[in-house]
Amino acid sequence: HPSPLPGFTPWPEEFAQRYRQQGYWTGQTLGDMLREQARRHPERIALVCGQRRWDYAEFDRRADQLAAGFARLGIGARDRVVVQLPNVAEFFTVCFALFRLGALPVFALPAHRRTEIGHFCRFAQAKAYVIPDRDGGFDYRSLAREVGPEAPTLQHVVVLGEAEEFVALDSLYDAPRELVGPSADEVAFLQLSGGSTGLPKLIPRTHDDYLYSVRASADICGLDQDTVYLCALPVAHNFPLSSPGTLGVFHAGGRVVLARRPSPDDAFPLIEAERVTLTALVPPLAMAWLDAASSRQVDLSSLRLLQVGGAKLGAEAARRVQPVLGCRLQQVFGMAEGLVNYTRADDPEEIVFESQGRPISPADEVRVVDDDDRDVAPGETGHLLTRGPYTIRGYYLAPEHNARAFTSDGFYRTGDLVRLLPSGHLVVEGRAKDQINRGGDKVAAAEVEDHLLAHPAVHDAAVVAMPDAYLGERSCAFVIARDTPPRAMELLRFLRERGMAQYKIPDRIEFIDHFPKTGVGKVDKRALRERIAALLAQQP
Ligand code: J2J
Repeated sequence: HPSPLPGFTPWPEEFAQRYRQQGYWTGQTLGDMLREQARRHPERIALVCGQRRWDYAEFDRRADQLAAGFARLGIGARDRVVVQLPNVAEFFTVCFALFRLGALPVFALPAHRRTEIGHFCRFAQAKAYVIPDRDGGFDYRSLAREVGPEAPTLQHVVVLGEAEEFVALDSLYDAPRELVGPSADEVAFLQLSGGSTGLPKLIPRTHDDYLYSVRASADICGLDQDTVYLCALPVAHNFPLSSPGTLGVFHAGGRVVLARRPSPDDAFPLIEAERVTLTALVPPLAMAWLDAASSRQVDLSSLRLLQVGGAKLGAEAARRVQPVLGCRLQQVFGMAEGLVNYTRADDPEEIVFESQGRPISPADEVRVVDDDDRDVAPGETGHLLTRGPYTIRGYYLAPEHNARAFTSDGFYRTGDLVRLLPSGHLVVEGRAKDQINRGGDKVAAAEVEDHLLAHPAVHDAAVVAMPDAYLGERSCAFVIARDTPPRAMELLRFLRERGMAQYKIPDRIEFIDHFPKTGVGKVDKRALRERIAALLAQQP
């Protein structure tokens, strides 16, 4: 393909050249990376999923077989495929099959429902949608039946398990075919943005840029062939996928153990049985693990490093990790758009407890600015802007949003408020974007507000974060009713019936007569946050 994917913003040529010259972009594709590992050590175990153990040769062969099967369905270069799978081995064979075809997985989360999946299918003009039959008590085939008629480009629903009227994934293991793969500067997949606007944005990541972040992350975290990584967070999330995550482990020739659920009950037995050395958690899970580990008999002695990220980890919890779990802590502050920060093995303890790490790469450019994009004084808090060899230059097919989300010279506006330490480490102090970080699950306020506004009895709605001891933040919807306020239960049922992920449903609804306004007449969300925080402090 001589021209880039429509809707993808490539790096300017001078940057691309520099990133290649300096060895960040190597020209290897994700598909080639797995092939290389399979040639080097075909017999090593790559994946453990329940009773199944796949070595690198089997993993590689299954990816080739599925690539042939998808090709038979007519899926080829640049086609988009929404992939919504739980933590199962097939997530990886499906993804690598698509990578090798040059087709683009669109990573959905298991929690997504009709409105999100419908949006991804329509917006990305997906040709296929890959699901499990059932998981977590939910039937994904019924979701596919709802979404299908609303997604005109969708030709195939592929099901892991009982396919009913759809295509069984198991029927797609064809004899491998000779394929012309994509080139490494092409978009490999579309990752999800946490979002702060009405509809979730899609993030185009190339083989070159993503593999660089994966390789460098594996290096920083000291991965090697003896690494046994427990994937407890949802597989498709950027953190367990790439920081260094499962892809980092495959790159290093190590072993990935999949946990279906991240609870101590599911994860601890796997850590003991598989001698897990590394895992990644969001702060609420880390706290649940700390509590569980201190109250039960369990051998976690194989664990060497616990990564925590996705939301801010309190310094108190940070200090408990080593004494309770017997392993080192690493804080990770990353984003699906690119930039990832890690505390390092040789950082002083205080830096590991109190900061969210420093960037992966010497080529990461970081600026901390005021509301007018002027650099703040060193050490002051401001907006984090960044650009670099693995940070996108634009969301997929979103020119208007991109004009706001990026500076004219290509820096991504992260929406995070940070402070830079003299050592180069960042401390996350807050957030300017209109988002609720619900223990790592990102909720775009505007998205929930739009759903609330669709209710006939709702005149206006404003969703804000409220403090929560367990999740860090939960969501509170302030609602102005038209005349007689509907019952809160009725609004929540309305939202659920619209088919949105459960974690986006407001944790609390407060009826209000009018919104406090800022000087320029916008809804004063800070005042609303303070109001609900004060209320909670009174009646905990
Ligand atoms: C405070 N806020 C944090 C942290 C992310 C690695 C790790 C995490 C993500 C991720 C990721 C935070 N302290 N330690 O993609 O590769 C908030 C920030 C950030 C947003 C990005 C990775 N770690 N955050 O969480 O795309 O607000 O990626 O901008 O889901 O999470 O969210 P997401």
